[in-house]
Amino acid sequence: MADDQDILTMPRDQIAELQVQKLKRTLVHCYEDIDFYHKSFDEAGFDPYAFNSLDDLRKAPFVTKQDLRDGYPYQMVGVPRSKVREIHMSSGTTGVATVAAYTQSDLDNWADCFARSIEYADGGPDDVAQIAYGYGLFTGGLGAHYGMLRSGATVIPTSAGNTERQIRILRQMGTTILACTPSYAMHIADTAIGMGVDPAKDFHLRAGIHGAEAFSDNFRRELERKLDYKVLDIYGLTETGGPGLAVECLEQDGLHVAEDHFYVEVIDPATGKNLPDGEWGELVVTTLDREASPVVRYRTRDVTRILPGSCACGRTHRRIDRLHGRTDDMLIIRGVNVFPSQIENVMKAFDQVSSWYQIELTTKNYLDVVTLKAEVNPSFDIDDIGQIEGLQRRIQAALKAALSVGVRVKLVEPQSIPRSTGKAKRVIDLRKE
Ligand code: DLL
Repeated sequence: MADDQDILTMPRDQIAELQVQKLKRTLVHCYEDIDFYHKSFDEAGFDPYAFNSLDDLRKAPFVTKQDLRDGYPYQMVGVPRSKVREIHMSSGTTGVATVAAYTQSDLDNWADCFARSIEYADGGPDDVAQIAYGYGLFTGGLGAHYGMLRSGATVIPTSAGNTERQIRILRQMGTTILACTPSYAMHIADTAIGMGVDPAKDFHLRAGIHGAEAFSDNFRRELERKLDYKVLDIYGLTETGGPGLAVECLEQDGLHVAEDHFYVEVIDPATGKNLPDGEWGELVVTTLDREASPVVRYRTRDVTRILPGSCACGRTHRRIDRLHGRTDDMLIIRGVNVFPSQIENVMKAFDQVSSWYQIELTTKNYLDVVTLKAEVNPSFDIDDIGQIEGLQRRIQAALKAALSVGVRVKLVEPQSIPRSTGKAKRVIDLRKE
C-alpha cells in the first residue's frame, strides 16, 4: 500500500491541488453527461468550465435527496448502462429509493476507501474479518466485503442475523475484526453473555468496524469492555457511494475523510452558508472521481463539524467529528431542537440504565409528548417501585436541566426494547397514527 500511504500523508496544499484537478473533471462530466446538472448549473449561473479553485465550488447549487429520487431509476447515472457493474439503493423508507450505480473504477475506489478502515486498525492479511452487515442493496455488506478483500484479510461473509451462528463463528474461526452496526455488535455481545460465553475471553477480536448509525461514546466504551477490542467508527451513505467516506483511526479522535475521493463542506442548514471549521452544521459532499453516480454538493442532512488541527496519527486528511445524527432525526419538542444522541448523553450519567433506549412521540391535546423508554441494567430491581419512580424523576430532572425539555421517562425491563440486526430504531413517531 505504498501509494496509499503517500496519499494519506500528503501535504495539505497538494491535497487541495489534487482535489481541484479532480473536481474540474467531475464538474464537466456532470454538466455534459447528466441532464439534471446541466440544467441546475445553468439555472444557478455556475460555469463548470471556469472552475479553478475550491472556493469556486461554493457557487455551485446543492443537490438533495429529492433530486436523486426524482431521477429514479437511471436519470442521474452519468455513464452508458453497459459500463455500470453494480447497483445499490437506499432503503427508501418514504417510498422511492435513490440509486447508487458503480463502474469498475467506482468499485475499485470504494474498496480502497473501505480498506483504509483495516489499515487504520493496523490490520491486513493476518486478520479474519467477519462481515455481519447485511448483504444486498444496503451498501454495508458488500462495501465491507470489497474493502476487506482489498486489505488482504480473510473474509467470512456471515451477513446480518442468525446471532447464535455469528457467536459460534466468532469463537471457532478466530475472527479478529467484526464489521456490523454498533447496535448489532452490542446485541451479539449480550446474546453471547446470555449463553454463558465470555466474549472478552472466548472471542479473539481486535477491532470492530462499526457504522451506519450514530452511537455515543458511552456505547462505544461498553462495547469495548464487553468484547475486549477497539471500536472504529466508519461513515458513509448510499448517495455518495456507501461506507468509507470517512473512517476513524486508532486515535479515535474524529473520522478522516477520504479526501482524495471526496470534498466535504459544512453548512448552516437554514441559510446554506458555509461554516468555519469547528462549527456544527450539515455535511455537504462532492464526489471527486465517481463515474456512474457523481454528486455535486450533496446535502447529506447529517450533522457534524470539521475538526480543526491535525491528528496525532500523522495522516493529513481532514477529520469530521462523530455524527450527532441527521437533521431529519432532530426532534422539535415544544420549540426546542433535540437530537436523540443528546438524550442518550444525559442518560449515561445514570449507571442503573443500559444503552438501550427508544424515544416515543405521541400527541395529547394537540401537544407533542415525548417519552423516553430506557432499559434498566439487569442488576437493578425493576420491581422496586419506589426506587424506579425515584430514578425516573432524577433522569427527567437531568434532561430538563441539560436540554430544557420536558421528557417523560419510563424505565423498562432489560431486553424489552426490540433488537435489530442492522440499524437500531431509536425514535418511534406515533403522532400521525
Ligand atoms: O449506512 C452506509 C454505511 C454502511 C455506513 C456501513 C457505515 C457502515 P445508508 O443506509 O444510505 O448508508 O444510510 C446513510 O446512515 O446519512 C447517516 O445518517 C447514517 N450513518 C452512516 N454511518 C454513520 C456513522 C449507510 N458512522 C445514513 N455515524 C447517513 C452516524 C451514520 N450515522
